[in-house]
Amino acid sequence: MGINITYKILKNHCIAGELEVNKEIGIKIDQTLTQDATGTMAYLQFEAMGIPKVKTELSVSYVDHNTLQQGFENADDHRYLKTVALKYGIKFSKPGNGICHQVHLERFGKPGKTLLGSDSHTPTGGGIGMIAIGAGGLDVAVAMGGGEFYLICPKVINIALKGKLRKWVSAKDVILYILGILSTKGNVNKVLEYSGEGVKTLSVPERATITNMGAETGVTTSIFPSDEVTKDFLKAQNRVDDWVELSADPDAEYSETIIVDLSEIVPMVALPHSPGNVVPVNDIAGKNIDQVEIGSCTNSSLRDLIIVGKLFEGAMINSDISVAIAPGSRQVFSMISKNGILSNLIDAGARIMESACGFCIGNGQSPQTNAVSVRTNNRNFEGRSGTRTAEIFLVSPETAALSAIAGKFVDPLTKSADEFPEIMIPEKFDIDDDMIIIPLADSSQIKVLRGPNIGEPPVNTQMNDRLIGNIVIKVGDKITTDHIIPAGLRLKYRSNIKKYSEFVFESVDPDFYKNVSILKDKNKSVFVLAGESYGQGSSREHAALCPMSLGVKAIFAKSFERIHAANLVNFGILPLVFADNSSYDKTDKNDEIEIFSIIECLDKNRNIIINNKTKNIKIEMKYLLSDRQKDILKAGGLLNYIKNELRKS
Ligand code: MIC
Ligand code: SF4
Repeated sequence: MGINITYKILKNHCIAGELEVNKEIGIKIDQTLTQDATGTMAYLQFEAMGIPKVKTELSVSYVDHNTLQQGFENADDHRYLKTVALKYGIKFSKPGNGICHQVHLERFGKPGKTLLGSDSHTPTGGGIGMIAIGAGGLDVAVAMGGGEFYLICPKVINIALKGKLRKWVSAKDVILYILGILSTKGNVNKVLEYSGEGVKTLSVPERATITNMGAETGVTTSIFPSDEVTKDFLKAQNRVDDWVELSADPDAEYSETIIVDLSEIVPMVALPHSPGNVVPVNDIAGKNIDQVEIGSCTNSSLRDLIIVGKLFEGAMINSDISVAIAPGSRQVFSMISKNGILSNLIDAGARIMESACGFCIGNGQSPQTNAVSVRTNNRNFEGRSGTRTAEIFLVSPETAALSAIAGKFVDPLTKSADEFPEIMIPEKFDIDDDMIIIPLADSSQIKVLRGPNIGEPPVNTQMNDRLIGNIVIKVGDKITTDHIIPAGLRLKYRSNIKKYSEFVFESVDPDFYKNVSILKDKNKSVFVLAGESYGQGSSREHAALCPMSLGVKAIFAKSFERIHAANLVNFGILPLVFADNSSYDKTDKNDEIEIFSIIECLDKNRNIIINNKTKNIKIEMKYLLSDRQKDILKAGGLLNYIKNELRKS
C-alpha cells in the first residue's frame, strides 16, 4: 500500500514512538508561531526553561489578537513580546502586520515542513502542504526549546475533490459543506487530507480557508498536496525556492474516503451557535440582518477582498446595517489600496478595520442586542462576539457582500454566472517585510521588558493520591474554551493569571469564581462535570491554566477535544471520561466527591473510581493517557515534569 502525504511528512519528522494509528508519537517541529494572546504565557514558560536560543528552523511571534491598547496592559504585552523575541532568536511581526495565519502562509509556510502554533487555526498552513498543528503555549514553548511535540498518530480521511466550484460558490462554502458532513464532534485524532482532480482548481488561499476551518471539525489538522498551484503562489510571494512537490502515492491508504463534488456545492451558512450547524443560504434567504463583518484568518486574503470590492463597486451598503472589513495582512491591505478595491469598499460605506483578529474574537464590533450578525470568520459560539444575545451566521465573502447591500440574506446563486465579476490575481504580490523584526545573532544587549500586568505563570503541585472536593459546575455538551475563559474585553488579562481567573465560566455561571473561592478556603478540590466534546474551539491554555490556579483538579466529561485535553494534562488536571455516560445524569452540581488511589490506578492502568458521597454512588471513570502523560500528571504538570527530567539527567 502506498503512503499518503500526512504519513510522508510524519515519517520524516517522527522521533519518538512508531507510526501506528492511535499510538502516541513525538515529532520534530520545524517552525513555530505564537500570537499575542497565547504568546505571553508561552514565552514566560520558555524563559522558565532556561534555554538561551530557540532551536527551531524558524519561530515567529505575531501580534494580531489584541491590538487595541486600551490601558497599559496590552501595550506592555507587546513590548514584552518584542523584547523576548529578539532576545531568544524569534522573528517579531509587529501589530498591524496582519493575522498570524495569513502572514505565515504568505511569508513563511513551506510545503513538507511541520509547524506548531499556539492557536487552533494553525492548520491554515495545511493549505500550502505543511503538517500544521495548533497546541497550547506550553507545548509550543517546549518545541521552541527543541523538544518533540507529542500527538496521537492520526487516522487519515481522504477528502477526494472532484469537479469545479460554480461561480458564486467559494472555498468557505466547501468547508461549511464538509462541516455539515463531519460535524464539530467525533473527529479527534484524525487528519483531513485533500486529493483528487478538484484540488488544482483551488488557489492556495482558498485551500487555506478550507484547512483553517477544518479546525472546527476537531481534527488534528488538514492538508493539501503541494503542486504547481502551490509553486505559483510561492513564486508570487518571491519564495519559489521554498517549493517542493508533495503528493500521495497513487495507491495511498486512508481510513476512509469522502467524495466531494465541488460542482454540486451551493452557498452555505452556519447558523448560531455552532460552525457545524450548516444549511444552504437559500434556506434563510430574505432574513433581515443588522451587521456584516468581513475578515479573519478564514476569509481575508486578496482574493476574498477583491470579490467583496467588486461587488461593492458602484453600490451602497444598506442604510440599516453596519459593515466592517479587516484585511488579513498588511500585504493584502497595501495591495487593495493600490488596485482600487479599497476605495470601492470605502465608497460603499464600509468601515475599514486594522489588519487583525478584532471582531472575530469579540474585540470590538460587538453587535447590538439581539442582532443578526453575518460574518466571514470561523466561529459563532454564543457570546464570542461580545454580545450574549446576538446571533452570528458564518458565510462566504460573496454571501456577506451581497447581503450587506441588500440588508438581508441573499443566496448568491440567485445571480447569473455572467454577473460574477472577474477576479484578477497578480502574478507577483507586493513584498514588504519591514514590519517583521529580525533578531540579531548577538542578543546579549537586549533586556526583556515586563510590565506590572505580566506575572509568572502559576505552577501546580504534585498530584495527590486522594482528592476530596465538590462539583462546582455542571455543563452540557460542546462547551467551548470561550465558555470556560472568555476573550474579548478580558483579553488584556492574558498575562495576569490571578486576575484573569476571576472570569472562569463567567458567561455560564457568574458565581463560579465566588463558589470556588469558598472551597479553596476550606482546602477542598474543585471538580467540573461536563458532557460531550468538552473544550472545543480555541487552543488557549488559559482554559486549563486559570481553572488550575483556582484549584480545579479533575474534569469528569463524556468526551474531550484534543487540544484542550492536552492542555489539561500540561497543567496537571485529570481529564476523566465516564465509563458509562448515564453516570453524568446521576451526578449534580454541589455533589461531594472523593477519589482514592489515583496514583496506583494510573500506574496500573486501572479505571479510576470516584465516590459521589452526596448520592452515595460509585462512578467508574476511564482515561486516554500515554505513560508520558501520566508522569506529567503525577508531577503536577509539564513544567514540573521537565524540571524533574532535567534534574535526573
Ligand atoms: C480563537 O480563534 O478562538 C483564538 C482566539 O484565535 C484562539 C486563541 C486564543 O484564545 O488566544 C485559538 O483559536 O486558539
Ligand atoms: Fe484571530 Fe479569529 Fe483567526 Fe482566531 S479565528 S486567529 S481570533 S482571526
